[in-house]
Amino acid sequence: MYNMRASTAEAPVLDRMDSLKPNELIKDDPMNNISPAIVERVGRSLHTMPNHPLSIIKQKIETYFTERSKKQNGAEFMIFDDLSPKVKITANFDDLLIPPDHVSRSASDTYYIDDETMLRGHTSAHQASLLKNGHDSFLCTGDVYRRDEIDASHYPVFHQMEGVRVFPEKAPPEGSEKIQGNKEVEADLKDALEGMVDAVFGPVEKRWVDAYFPFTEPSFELEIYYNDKWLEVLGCGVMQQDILRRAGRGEQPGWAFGLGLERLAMVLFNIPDIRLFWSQDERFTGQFKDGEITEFKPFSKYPAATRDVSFWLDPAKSFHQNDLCEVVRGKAGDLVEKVELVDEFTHPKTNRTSNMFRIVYCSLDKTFTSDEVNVIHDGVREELVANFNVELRI
Ligand code: FA5
Ligand code: MG
Repeated sequence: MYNMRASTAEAPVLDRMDSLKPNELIKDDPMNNISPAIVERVGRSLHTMPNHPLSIIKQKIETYFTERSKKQNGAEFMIFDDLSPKVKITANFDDLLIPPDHVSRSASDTYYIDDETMLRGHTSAHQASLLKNGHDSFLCTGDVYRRDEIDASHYPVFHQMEGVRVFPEKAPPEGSEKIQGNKEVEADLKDALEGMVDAVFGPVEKRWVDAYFPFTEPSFELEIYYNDKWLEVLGCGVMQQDILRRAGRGEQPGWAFGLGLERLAMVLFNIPDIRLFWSQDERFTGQFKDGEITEFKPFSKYPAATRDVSFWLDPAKSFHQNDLCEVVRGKAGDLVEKVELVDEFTHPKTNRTSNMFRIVYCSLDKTFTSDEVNVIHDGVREELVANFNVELRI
């Protein structure tokens, strides 16, 4: 073997969406915490649906990066949007230098399939395997899964786009001092992303905020000013050299970013509720057209019903607000608009802890009677007792 780089990494197979069997996501494994409500979302691929706001934005960003490369005579960005959301736990965390005790690994934040696989929590899970397959510049979009709270801007499934650019020509000469955080790479990253925001939003106020990610250094978040608020739309930074070394790139520098498509779409189309992206109601889906950014026209909202539930926790069982959200979503599906902890206290004598949650039930496409809501809410209460051994108070 003459001139072969010692680090030539073997190229892992890129599993595609069509290799995934949704009915294998729930299984009898102590790690498994995936609910049927989540499985229903797998494979919907909203980001590739024609005339859907998420695919409209995705295409705009892809076009921007393609044109920027042409102008710079740079490498073309390869586009991936059908990689399977089932990934190795190591790809989602370890390959990105996320430490073993990081909070994002906990079972209250992540959907695990078994002790080796999970539903990706971010599109960064594909960085290492795409690099090892020889891609230097790519955009990779997909559905990502996080156990999370419930409100108008949080949903356990959302969509991210990952962008990576490696600069083979900027590798420092052999033997020179190696410094993490190449300034030229950082400048190109910021220029690319500011240009992307201008191309997608037109001129808006934006600002860079210092951030921390284990896989980039330095790291930043980009915020845009919209409706009197600063909104975080993406995280990014100069890639940790170790990630590139392990992928066979030696000292070549690179940048990476990850952005949330729903965040951008809510702002651009003025869509007030993240659940709407999943609507199959013609009054939603019929409003949008490929290539066009149009103001969302709200259709009548059905009345909301609020129900409280309060209970004593079992000190022998772990209970997290995200567990309740999961139970509610399992029983109510998209009928649930919000879950909020309204009271929590510990009894001074017995040392028991009580929680009271307020659940707002509201459908986007149908009226529900009070009786129907009660049946669902009773189901939630029963499941709380069955799964978490709580003692109901209200
Ligand atoms: C990440 O997921 C990093 N992987 C991003 C990254 C990639 C950084 C490459 C550096 C290099 P974060 O968890 O902040 O970071 O999410 C990135 C973006 O996803 C956010 O800026 C936001 O736009 C979107 N996002 C995050 N959580 C949610 C959520 N619950 N609902 C909707 N969008 C979300
Ligand atoms: Mg963030």
